[in-house]
Amino acid sequence: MRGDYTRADADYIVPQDRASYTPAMHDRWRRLHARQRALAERDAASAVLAGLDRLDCAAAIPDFRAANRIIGDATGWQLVAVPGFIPDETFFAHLAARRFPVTRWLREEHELDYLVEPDVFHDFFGHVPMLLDPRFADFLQAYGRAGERAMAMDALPMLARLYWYTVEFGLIAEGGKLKAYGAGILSSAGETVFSTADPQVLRLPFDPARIMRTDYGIDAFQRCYFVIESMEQLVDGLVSLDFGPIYEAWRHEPPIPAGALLPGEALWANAISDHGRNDG
Ligand code: HBI
Ligand code: FE
Repeated sequence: MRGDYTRADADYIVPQDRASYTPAMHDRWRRLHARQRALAERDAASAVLAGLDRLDCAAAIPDFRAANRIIGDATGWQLVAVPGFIPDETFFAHLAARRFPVTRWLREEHELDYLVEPDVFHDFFGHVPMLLDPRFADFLQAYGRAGERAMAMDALPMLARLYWYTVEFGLIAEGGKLKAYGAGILSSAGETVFSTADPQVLRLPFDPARIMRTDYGIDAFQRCYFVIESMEQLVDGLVSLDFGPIYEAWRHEPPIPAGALLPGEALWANAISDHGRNDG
């Protein structure tokens, strides 16, 4: 792992140490932000755009303490700085307490387009705007609370897939158009366009049980996306469904390959992206 874990406490929280960022790093953030904000204008969910406006984080790597005043007022969530990936149980415990772990380091200049691990740009630009949406805020806390049972039932890969296909790579239909709300999409220039506009890639209607059975890859654009019709649908999918029987039925089965369609399965039908014929 790239982060410095020596100063982490038992919850893996570290000081953001904002004074240690160099002018070159702030400038790199500014360029990353400008590029992704321009793409978001057309392809991001309305909640993402509203959140970015409220966070006002275009000029420099944000100060988590200043952001926490805005986020706290909106939904009661708080950011905590972490060195990078943290253990599953710690990650779930933070989410269940409405604390979002944000990696403190920024990617290098040669990594502007692609990174496997989360950095502060992915975590902040990608994830934090949605924390200002009250429905998403409740969904993410419910997700954190689901962690303990998934681990106890040896079904963590199934719950992790739900995070992957919503929080990281989720699409939402707004006014009949595909928009991105997943952080893995929003922090990637290529995938912002690909996920919303590619005419071939598999897009399926949101179905928590189907998602929990679907494999994913971490080193290329996704081969499958799941489309929600509203933020309420996300929350309902978590609170109205008992995951226990789903874990029980599928946890020892091989997952469905990411690009596969099951017999009789319908695609998300109303696939109109905001990429019209005239706007390239
Ligand atoms: N740690 N910092 C960080 N960020 C994550 O997204 C993350 C993590 N630890 C565990 C984890 N994700 C996953 O195991 C869960 O999404 C299931
Ligand atoms: Fe992420």
